[in-house]
Amino acid sequence: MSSNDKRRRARIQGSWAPPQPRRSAAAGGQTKTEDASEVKHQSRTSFGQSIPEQRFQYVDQGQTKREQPPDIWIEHENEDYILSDEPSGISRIRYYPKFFDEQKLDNMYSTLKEKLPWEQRRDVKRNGESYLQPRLTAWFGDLPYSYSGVTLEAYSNWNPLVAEIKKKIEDKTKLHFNSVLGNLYRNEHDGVEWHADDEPSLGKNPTIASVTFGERRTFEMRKNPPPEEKGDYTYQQHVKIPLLPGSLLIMEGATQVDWQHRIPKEYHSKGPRINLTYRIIYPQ
Ligand SMILES: O=C(O)CCC(=O)C(=O)O
Repeated sequence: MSSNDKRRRARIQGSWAPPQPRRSAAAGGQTKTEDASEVKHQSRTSFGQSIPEQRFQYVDQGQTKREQPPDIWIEHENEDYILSDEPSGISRIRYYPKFFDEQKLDNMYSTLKEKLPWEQRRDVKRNGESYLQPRLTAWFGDLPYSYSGVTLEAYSNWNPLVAEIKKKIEDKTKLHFNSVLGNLYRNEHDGVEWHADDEPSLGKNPTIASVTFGERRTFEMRKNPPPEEKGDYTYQQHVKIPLLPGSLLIMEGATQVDWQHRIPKEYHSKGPRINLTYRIIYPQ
């Protein structure tokens, strides 16, 4: 085979490379990989956790074709999953799929749906235009909280079930939460856009504890690109967590600095889902 033919073949094999296998982060903090050749693309921290890195594929002499890293799926209990370790600190999540007693879930869901003061609020964008949020929200907080141009006034008349859930999360985390933002996604058309919970009132490196009732929806995370990427997320790592009813997800460390999250709208029919995100608000 001539050297030209060899180069041509390498180029074709590169561009026809098969889709990346789905990687899942198994219980116990290890990243399980279906293709052993990918292991070399992982780096390890002192915690023994895997941190995904951007991956490159050789195509032809001197040229590299940049690839989007395969999504990482977290589907099992994982007490200590390190998303990244950047100068801003370690970004960590903890996922407990069966945090609540399964027998109680239906009752908890119905109580939250009926008793919480759900409202469809408006996000106010920088240009001053306001848009109805594609979901309903409810709020309990000992202090006011502002996000996306919405201000939620202090409202300390905590619903008893919301307060009971708070206590259970506090026993687990040993933190004291003083507010909760509830989201009611009515169907597949509801969601929340990419964002970080990084309002100054949440302080540096906030811990956010999020519980789910009702329908399962996928919680997606994406790593913030470095400045030279100019806001382009194309080649950034994405992590997906199908949040089960009765689950608890905790985000902590630098997660709100180095990552964004969202609940995407879905193409398939979905029933309602209730999410409660417990936060600690500091006086401003
Ligand atoms: O519904 C969820 O799981 C996420 C909610 C969320 O991102 C938020 O309230 O900031």
